[in-house]
Amino acid sequence: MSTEPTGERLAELRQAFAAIDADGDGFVTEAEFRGHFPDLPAEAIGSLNRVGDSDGDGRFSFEEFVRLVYRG
Ligand SMILES: [Ca+2]
Ligand SMILES: [Ca+2]
Repeated sequence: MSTEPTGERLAELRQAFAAIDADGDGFVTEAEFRGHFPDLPAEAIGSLNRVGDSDGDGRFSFEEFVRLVYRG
């Protein structure tokens, strides 16, 4: 698949994800997202959630995060 990130890029994304995941449980919640990007408007975060949370559990897994960043 042409949209698959390279290994190097994936490592960067994993670092970014870990930085946002404040409690380190492997999922990024809306609150953690807002804590990491305090300047981002709530509606922008809400729309990220709608687009990126593909299984609808209200939080981002790393897989969903990668898919969000790399959505075609
Ligand atoms: Ca978390
Ligand atoms: Ca999810």
